[in-house]
Amino acid sequence: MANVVVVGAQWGDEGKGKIVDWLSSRADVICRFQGGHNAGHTLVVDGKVYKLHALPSGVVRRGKLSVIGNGVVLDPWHLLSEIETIRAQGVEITPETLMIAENTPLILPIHGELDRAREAAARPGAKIGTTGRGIGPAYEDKVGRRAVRVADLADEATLQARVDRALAHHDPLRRGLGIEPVDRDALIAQLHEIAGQIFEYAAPVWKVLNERRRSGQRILFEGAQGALLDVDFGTYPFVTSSNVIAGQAATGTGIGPGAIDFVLGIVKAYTTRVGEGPFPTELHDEDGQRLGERGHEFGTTTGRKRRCGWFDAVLVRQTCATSGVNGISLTKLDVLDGFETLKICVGYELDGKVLDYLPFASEEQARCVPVYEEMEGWSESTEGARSWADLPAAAIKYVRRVEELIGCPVALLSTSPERDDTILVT
Ligand code: 2SA
Ligand code: MG
Repeated sequence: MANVVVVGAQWGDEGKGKIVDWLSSRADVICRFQGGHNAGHTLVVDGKVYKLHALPSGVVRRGKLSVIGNGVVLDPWHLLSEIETIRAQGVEITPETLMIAENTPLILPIHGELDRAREAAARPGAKIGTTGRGIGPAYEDKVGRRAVRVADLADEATLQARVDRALAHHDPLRRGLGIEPVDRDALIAQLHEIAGQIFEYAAPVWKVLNERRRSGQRILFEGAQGALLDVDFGTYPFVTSSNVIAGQAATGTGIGPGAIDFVLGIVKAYTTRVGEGPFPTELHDEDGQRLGERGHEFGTTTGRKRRCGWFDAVLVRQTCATSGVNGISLTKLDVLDGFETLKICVGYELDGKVLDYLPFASEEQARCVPVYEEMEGWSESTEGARSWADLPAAAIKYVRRVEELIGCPVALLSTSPERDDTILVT
C-alpha cells in the first residue's frame, strides 16, 4: 500500500497512536494534517512510552521524515518543549527528520487565553469542553486572514504587521471578557526568541511531499481527534475547529486527493467521548463505569475522564462514508472481555420512525433514542491475541457483526497497546 490516511472514526481516542506507529514502520514520510497539540497519541515501542501531542508519530523511528502540514495549528513554544522532552528520551530530531510547512498558522498565547476565558464564561449547555489549548481561536484567525504563520517569522516588518493585525481583532474581544490587553512588544519579543529555532524546520512541504511521492516514497497521513469532531460533519457545535475527515489530508498538506491510496478508519470496539455534546449510546450505569476502568479511559492531553458507552454502528457507518474509509482497525476489543451481554446501536428512534443516520439538528439529536441489538459476550481473555484462532467464537461474531453494520471490512484488529498484538486480516 502506498499512501495511507489514518483517521479516528469516532470522537477521538480510538487508539490511533499505536496503529500509526505500526504503519509508520512501512512508510517513509509521516504527516500531521489537522488539529494541534489538543491531540494526544501514546506510543509504546519496545516497552518505552512516548506521549506525543504536536509531533507526528514518525519521530520516534529512525530514518523517517516527519511533517507538520499547513492544516495544523502550531504552538511553537509547546513544540519546542515537546521536542526537548522526546529528545531526552533518546530520540533524535533534526531539520532532516522534521519539517514544518511554512504556511502553518501559529497558536499564540492570546489564543489559549481566549479559549479558556470563553469556556469559563460560557453558560451551562454552551460550554464545549475544549482542551483549552487555543485551537478554536487559532483556526478563527486563520480563516479570518489575520494569523501569524511560520513564514512570517522570517521578516521583522512582516511579523510586526501580522501581530498588529491579529491584535486589532483580539484587543476588543479581550476587553469584553475582562482579560488584560496584550503587551504587543512583549509578544513580538517572545516570537523573536523562538523564531530561529522554529524556522530551522520550515519548508515548502507541498513541494517536498510531491517530490517524495514522485520518487516512490510512501506517505502516511496521521489524523488526530475523530471524525465526529469534524467542524463540518461532527456533532456541531460540540466539535473541534478543524476538518478531521480524510479529505483534509490533501488540503492540510498540499498533495492532491488522487495521492491517497487507502483510508484506514480507527474504530474502538465501544464508544467514548471527552468534552460536552451529544452521545446517544452513553452509559451512566455500572457497564459504563466498567468500560472506563477496563479501558483506562482518561485523556492523554488533559487527563480528563472519558464518557463511555456501547458501540454505535450508525455513527461509525456515517464516518466511514464521509471519510471514504476503505478498511477499519478495530481496537480495544479486550475491554469487552467478561461482559455477559453486549449491545450495539443499529438505529435511532425519532418520532415513531427508525433513522439509519444521526440528523444534524441538535434538537433532534437530543431526542434520538438508540435502537439496540444484543449480542452474547465472552468470558475468555482476548488481550494480546495475535491470530483469529486466539479469539473466542463470540468475539469473532461481534467483529463480523460490526463489519456488516458499518459496511466496511476490518483490516486490522488490535488487542493490546503493544505493537505486536495486532491481527492483520487478509
Ligand atoms: P478543542 O480543544 O477546541 O479541539 O476542543 C473541542 C472539542 O474537541 C474535543 N477534542 C478531543 N477529543 C478527544 N481527544 C482529543 N485529544 C486528546 C487525546 C484529549 C485529552 O487525544 O487524548 O487528552 O483530553 C481531543 N482534542 C479535542 C474536545 O474534548 C472538545 O469536545
Ligand atoms: Mg488520544
